[in-house]
Amino acid sequence: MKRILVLSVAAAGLGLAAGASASPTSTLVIRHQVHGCHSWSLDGGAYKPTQAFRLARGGSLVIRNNDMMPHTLLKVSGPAFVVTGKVLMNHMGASVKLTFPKAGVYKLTTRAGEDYMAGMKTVGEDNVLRATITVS
Ligand SMILES: [Cu+2]
Repeated sequence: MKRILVLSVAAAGLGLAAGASASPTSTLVIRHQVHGCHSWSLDGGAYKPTQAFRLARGGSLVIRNNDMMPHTLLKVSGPAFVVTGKVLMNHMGASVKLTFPKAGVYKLTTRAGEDYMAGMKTVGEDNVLRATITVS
């Protein structure tokens, strides 16, 4: 009985994975941290200030700002993309969605604003968040 249960859970997991790849949306989450003030994580991966990854053409990227300060998304270079929502993410949980209809290399960064609350202590220079996204 136990074995059957495990197999059915594994099958359900595979189904989820297949569904996710059919609509390619990745998520970058910005968090607050003591060292460097903030960093971001792609789809639950390691938090680091610089991220480089691939997206399928036509795919989307959601950026969610859980930092304790606003971030404005800026394009450094790359073809045009579609922005759904506001590039100024100015409260915890604020997000913006980008959709990439064209192949190319997109470089993004953010400009951080002032802390929502006074007295936040961090160590070291504030990180600059950078992402290089190769769409093909
Ligand atoms: Cu920060």
